[in-house]
Amino acid sequence: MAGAPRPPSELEQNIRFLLSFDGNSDGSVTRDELEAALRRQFDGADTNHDGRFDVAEMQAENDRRFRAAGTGASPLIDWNRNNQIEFDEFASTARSMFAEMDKDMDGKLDMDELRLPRQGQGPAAAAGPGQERRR
Ligand SMILES: [Ca+2]
Ligand SMILES: [Ca+2]
Ligand SMILES: [Ca+2]
Repeated sequence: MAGAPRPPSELEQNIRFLLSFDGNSDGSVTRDELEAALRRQFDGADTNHDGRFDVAEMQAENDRRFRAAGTGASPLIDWNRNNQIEFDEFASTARSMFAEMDKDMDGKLDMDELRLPRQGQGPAAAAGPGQERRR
């Protein structure tokens, strides 16, 4: 062991993030799975169920993400700066990441498209970003 462990690359983080949407755990993520999972997450964090996040809900969700994923977390960003997050804003990061990774543009990220660039460097990542860690 020489020095600090290599921090996960951005690509690696993106892949882990996208795999957290794999609802049926078959190793591939369809556009439908992505939308369904995003919708569930959104509804779960929209505590007053008005279809958008206000600043408090946004902060609560970002805190939750940070606790779950640490520095690999992708916080919500209020793109249009109206102090609330609509579902489209909530979904935009994951959607654009999905589009970027879907090289053959068939609306599905299969195992080839979600493969980590360098495999076989010892035991990789026990816990993905989708899993809460228990202490
Ligand atoms: Ca799947
Ligand atoms: Ca709300
Ligand atoms: Ca594809």
